[in-house]
Amino acid sequence: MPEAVPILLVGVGGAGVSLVGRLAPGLPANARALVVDADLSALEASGLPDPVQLGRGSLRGLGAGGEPALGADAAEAEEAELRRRLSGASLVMVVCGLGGGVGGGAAPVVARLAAEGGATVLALATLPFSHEGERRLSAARDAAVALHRRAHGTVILRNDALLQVAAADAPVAELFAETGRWVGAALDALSGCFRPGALLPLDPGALRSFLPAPGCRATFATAAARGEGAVLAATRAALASPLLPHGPEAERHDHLLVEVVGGPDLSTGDCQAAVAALRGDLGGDRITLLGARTDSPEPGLVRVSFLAASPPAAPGAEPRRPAKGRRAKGKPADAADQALFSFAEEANLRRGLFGTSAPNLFNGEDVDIPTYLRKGIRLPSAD
Ligand SMILES: Nc1nc2c(ncn2[C@@H]2O[C@H](COP(=O)(O)OP(=O)(O)OP(=O)(O)O)[C@@H](O)[C@H]2O)c(=O)[nH]1
Ligand SMILES: [Mg+2]
Repeated sequence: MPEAVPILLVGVGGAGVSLVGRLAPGLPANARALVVDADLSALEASGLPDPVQLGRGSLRGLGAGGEPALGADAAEAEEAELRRRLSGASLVMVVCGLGGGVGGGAAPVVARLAAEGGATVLALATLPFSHEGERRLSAARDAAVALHRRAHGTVILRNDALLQVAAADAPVAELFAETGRWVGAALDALSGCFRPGALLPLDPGALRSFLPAPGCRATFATAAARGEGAVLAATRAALASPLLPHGPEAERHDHLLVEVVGGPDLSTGDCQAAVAALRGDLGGDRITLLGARTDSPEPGLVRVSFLAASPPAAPGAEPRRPAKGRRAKGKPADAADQALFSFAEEANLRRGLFGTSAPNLFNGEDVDIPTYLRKGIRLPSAD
């Protein structure tokens, strides 16, 4: 039986602290939580013991006021403490909302320190809603680039995409709760693969080969189903998640990690069928990992989750092949080309670092956010 991979879930800045605070009471056995912020009231509200307070002197218990440079400086000033608190985990999951000062500025520093401490670092970060304004969006894009350079894998969730998941008139708190479920599912899936008791356990070393170097672009999705054919139904629902990139933005990934959680009747054939469907759509040509568990928390419920990742392309490499036109359930064809996740490309990273003009890192996304997303209109199902 493999050893459990120790996981550290780190919330950075207001959004990250609140998300991790809500998940902390139900953490898997091999995970622990840490919150990092300059805002003392946010740290206290999380209810988590031993938070790391940044900028005690410079920011005096307040946030970084939307200035990522202040957040980064405050994190660097606490480098020794952060290194100490980030040590010991094999996988560090950094959770933050980009667009503000601490999440945007400190999260890349946290990712760097965790990676330097020997952990594999997976960042889960949100981009602001369109209605939060161009300045915040632009700060968030720059922060996404900085995070992407430091974390082994980066998954970006655009908050606008949440409008496709929740009811049209859902309060913001409900949209944020959806983010919490998404982060919680990613934590469950990764901890489940590397925790004893799995039907198909994964070797802890697989994590490092899965995210071998900083700069891997990643996507994550999850879905559950019940009844006959539940494994395939959950697989298809996960592939149709509006939180995934669809259409031309749906690139194939070199690495694919699949977790299937079901009851005692979960069959290897079902798991293999799920993997085959996911491979056909997403890739996984270089590495495909399958973890399976039979301890579903709800009788009859099957959950399929996947993390797909692409290591940074070597200079001069062929452009990536797009996926086979994956489309979100309920989205019309003319909206299918809108990326719901986006990533900083290597070429854009270079431009951002050395160019003189502000980089446009999310090609086609910032200028082309469709009206239905901007206005939060839910599209009728195409089925
Ligand atoms: N999905 C989600 N996004 C959130 C949540 N709270 C805030 N955000 C987003 O995260 C962005 C950053 O907000 P915060 O995390 O509060 O900012 P911060 O990092 O604390 O930055 P400062 O307060 O300026 O130091 C916002 O622009 C929102 O888009 C949340 O609970 N869920
Ligand atoms: Mg704050």
